Amino acid sequence: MAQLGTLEELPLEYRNGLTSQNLVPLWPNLRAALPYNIPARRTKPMVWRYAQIRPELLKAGELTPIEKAERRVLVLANPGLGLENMQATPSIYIGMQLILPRETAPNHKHSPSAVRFVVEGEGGFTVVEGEKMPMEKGDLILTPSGLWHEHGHEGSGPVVWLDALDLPMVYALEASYCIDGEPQKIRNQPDSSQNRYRRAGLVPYASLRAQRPKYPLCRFPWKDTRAALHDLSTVTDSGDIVQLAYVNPETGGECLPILGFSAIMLRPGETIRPVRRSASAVLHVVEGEGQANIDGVELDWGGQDTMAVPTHAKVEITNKSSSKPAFLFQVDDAPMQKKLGFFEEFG
Ligand code: GTQ
Repeated sequence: MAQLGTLEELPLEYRNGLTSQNLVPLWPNLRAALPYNIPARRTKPMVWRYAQIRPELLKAGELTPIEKAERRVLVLANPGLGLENMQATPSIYIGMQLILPRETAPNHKHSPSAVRFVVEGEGGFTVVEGEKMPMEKGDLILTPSGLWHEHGHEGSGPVVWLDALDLPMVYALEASYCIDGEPQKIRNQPDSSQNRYRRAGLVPYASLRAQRPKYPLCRFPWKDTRAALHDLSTVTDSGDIVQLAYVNPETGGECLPILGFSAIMLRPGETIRPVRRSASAVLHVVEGEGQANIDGVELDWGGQDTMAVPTHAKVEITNKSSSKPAFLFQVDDAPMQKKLGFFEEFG
């Protein structure tokens, strides 16, 4: 491979002339833009420990009333990407949101899509387009692009959930914006999509018509996901990964356009080695403890901790309990990469 010319090799006068005309020579920058074999990655493999986040979040509850926050969130920002950019990975925004009893996080809608994954507490709820959905620990709630959503808390004690948004992508495209709204009128059948989509393989007959709802199901209760993982584990060979994808029950496809969601069960003592791939990911621990090795970085993890996995990373995850399963919730940007045509697995 030829040695590319550097900026310094060019006469200063020529360089200044280019700059003044908003022109840039490619060749001094070519290798940075198109490195050989593996992308340049600034994302650090890392863990945010819930034991450290929780007290800071509760302190935010004392320092900042909800009216002054709209959403009381501490963002899990990857230092490799610059804290101010609020990226856990290049495409994934992760926040930890606290809501206290009787507080409301007011109604709004925005161009980025969001999901909530409940970390602790009881009595929280989210209203999406008039459907009131309870939030129990481990539940996944979707608030897709452009849909009205607001949160509240009818129980006691703090409620915390993890927010995952495709904000970094939408923001980078200069397409991120928000609209505030009046409180929604709650329809008379709270959580009704749970009754419509009770079981995989069975959908309301009317959904066979050509016009399908874009987001038919916005709550995925953890008790069902956990039970389904357990059942899957009984028919999964050792060496294969016990993993379920959250999908749109009408299409069988990913439930949001940019980010994908899945749940992993690690059997007692199990080590998994997922195939290396071009997508970046975030792993949140629902239950259990163990170790991870992400691109050679050793991390210990326990309940409610959250880890960042860079693109193209080599990953190994171990459940350190010899008697209990462990459960992880995964967010990744594979749906976007697939749509854009550059998703790869290096199996
Ligand atoms: O709860 O609607 O973490 O709009 C960031 C932006 C949460 C939300 C976030 C949001 C929300």
